[in-house]
Amino acid sequence: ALQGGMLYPRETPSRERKELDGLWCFRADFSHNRRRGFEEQWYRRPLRESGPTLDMPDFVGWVWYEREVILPERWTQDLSTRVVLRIGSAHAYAIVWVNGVDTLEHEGGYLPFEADISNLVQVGPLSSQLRITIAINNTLTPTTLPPGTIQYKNDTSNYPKGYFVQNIYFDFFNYAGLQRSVLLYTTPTAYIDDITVTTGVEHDSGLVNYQISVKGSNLFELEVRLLDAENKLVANGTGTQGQLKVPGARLWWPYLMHKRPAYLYSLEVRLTAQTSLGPVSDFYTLPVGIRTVNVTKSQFLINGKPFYFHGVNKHEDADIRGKGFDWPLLVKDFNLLRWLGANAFRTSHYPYAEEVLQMCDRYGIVVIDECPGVGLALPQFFNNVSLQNHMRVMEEVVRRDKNHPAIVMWSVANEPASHLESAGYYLKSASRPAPYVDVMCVNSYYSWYNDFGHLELIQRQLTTQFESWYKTYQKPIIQSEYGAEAIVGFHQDPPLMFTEEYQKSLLEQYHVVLDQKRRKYVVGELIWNFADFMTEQSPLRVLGNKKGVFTRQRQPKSAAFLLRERYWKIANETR
Ligand code: BDP
Repeated sequence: ALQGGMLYPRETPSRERKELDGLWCFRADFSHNRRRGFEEQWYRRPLRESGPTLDMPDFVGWVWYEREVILPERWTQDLSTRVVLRIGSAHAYAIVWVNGVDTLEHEGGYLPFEADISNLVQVGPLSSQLRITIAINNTLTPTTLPPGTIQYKNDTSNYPKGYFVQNIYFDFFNYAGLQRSVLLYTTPTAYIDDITVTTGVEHDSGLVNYQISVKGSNLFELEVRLLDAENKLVANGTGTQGQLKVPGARLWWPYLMHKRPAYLYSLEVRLTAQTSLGPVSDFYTLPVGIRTVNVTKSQFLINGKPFYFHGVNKHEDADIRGKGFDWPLLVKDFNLLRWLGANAFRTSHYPYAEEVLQMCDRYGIVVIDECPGVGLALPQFFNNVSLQNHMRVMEEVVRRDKNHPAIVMWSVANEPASHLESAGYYLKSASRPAPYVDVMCVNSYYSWYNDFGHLELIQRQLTTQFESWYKTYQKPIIQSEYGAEAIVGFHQDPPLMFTEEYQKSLLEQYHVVLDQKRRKYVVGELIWNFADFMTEQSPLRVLGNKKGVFTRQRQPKSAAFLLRERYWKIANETR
C-alpha cells in the first residue's frame, strides 16, 4: 500500500508554496553506456549544461535537470515547518538529489511524487541555498507502464556503429522528462495528510462523508466546515471521520445537463495539534461537488438522471510544448470543448495534470480517468512484476484523483491484448474484464482499419458490434473511440481517405447507428480524437496522427462543425 496522501499543494494560512517553473539546467548523458552522470556524480556539484537547443527525439537513456533555489529563512529556521519537494510528473524513471543527497526515486510518468526534505534544509544558518538535481530515464521495458522493449541493432554488416531503438506499442510520441511543475511547499510538522470525500443524496439533502488522516501528532483535534459558493457555513463536524448533511443541497451537475451548472462547496479542514515544539495548526480547503453516480443494465445515471457522454478523447499534446503543461493551451481547449458542446472526455491514455481535472470540476465536464495502461500488446508484458506495478499505478491514480466530482469512471487499460493466454489472470487481477466491469467501452474503426473505403458497411458493422456486446454482457456501452484521419485542407468528392469529406462521412455513418442505440443501452460517444497529435514517425503516420477534429494548432476541420451541431442538438434534447 502507498505511504501517505497526495493532496494537491494549495496555499492556505498554514501552507506556502513555491513553484520552480522556468528554465532548468539540462544535460543529456550521451556517453555510450549512459552512465557517465552516475560515474562522475553529476549531482555533487553544479551541472555543466550540454547546450540550450538540443533536438534529440530518438534519445534513449538518462538526462539530468538541475535547479538552484533560495529558500525563505523561516522555512529553514523554524523547526515546526515541514518542507516538501513535489514533482508533478517525470517520465519515466526519476532519481532526485537535494544538495547532492539521494532523496527520492519514482517509477512512472504522469503522476506526482514527493518527499519531506526538512532534514536537508534545516541544518544551520547557511542552509537557505538548495540545489535540486533530477536524473530521468525515458526507457520503457516490459515491466513499466506503459511497457516497451529495447532493441540493439548491432549486426555490423548493416549497422556499422550500432544503435538502440525504443520500441513502443502505443500511438503517441513518448515525450519524456519533466512535464509538470516541480514545487516546494510547506506544512506544519503536524499536518493534514489526506482527505477522502464521498457524497450521496437523501431526499433533498446532500451527504458529504469525510475521512481525514493526520501525521506528525497523536494528540490533535479536527474541525470540519462545509461552505457554499458564497462562503456561508452549511454544515460542520469534528474528528477524523463523519458525515455532513446539507439540507436543500445544490448538486454538482455536468454543464448542459441541468439549468444549474457545476456547483462546488468548500470543505475547510482545520487541525490543531500538540507537537514536541508546542501547538500547531494546519488548514486545508478541498472543493467538493455533491453528486451520485449509478449504473443500471442500460443507463448511466448522474444524480439519478440518465447521462449521455457526448465528448472527446484527448491527449496532452501541442506544438513545441509536447506534453509540457501550459495554461493558455488548457484554456483554449476548454473553450473548444464548450464550442463543440462536449460534456465529457477521457484522459486517453494516462492521467492528466491535476489542473485539468480542477477545470473539469469547475466547469462541469465529466471525466473518464485513464491510467497509463496502454500498449499492453505482447505476451511478455503480462507478468507478475508488471501486474504489481500496474496495481500500484492504479492506486496512485485513485489516491491523487479520488475527490474530483468530475471523474465518474476509472479506466484501467486501453485495448490490452486480452485474447492472449497470459493476459487472463493479469486483467482479472488488475481490473475487471467485460463480465465484471460496470460499463463497456468499445473502440472500433470501421471503414478505417477494416474495410477501408467502404463507408456503406459502417451501419451494418456497428449495429452488429453493439448488439453482440449487449446481448452477451447486458451492460451499458460507450463508443469510446471511433474516427478517421483527415489532413486539413485535403478535399475530395466522392470522399477518399485522409480528406475532410471522408472523415465527415465516416462520422455521419457512425451517428446514424448511435442515434438508434442511444435511447436504448448506448450511453456515450467519444470521438478519436479532439486534436491531431504527435506520434513516432512511421510509414503509417504523416507528421503524427491526424484523426483530430481540430488540428494540432486547434483550428477546426469540417468534421468539427458536424460534431458541434450534433452535440448541441443532443444537449438540448436531454436538458
Ligand atoms: C486506437 C488507440 C489510439 C490510437 C488509435 C488510432 O487506442 O491510441 O491513436 O487507435 O490508430 O486503437 O488512431
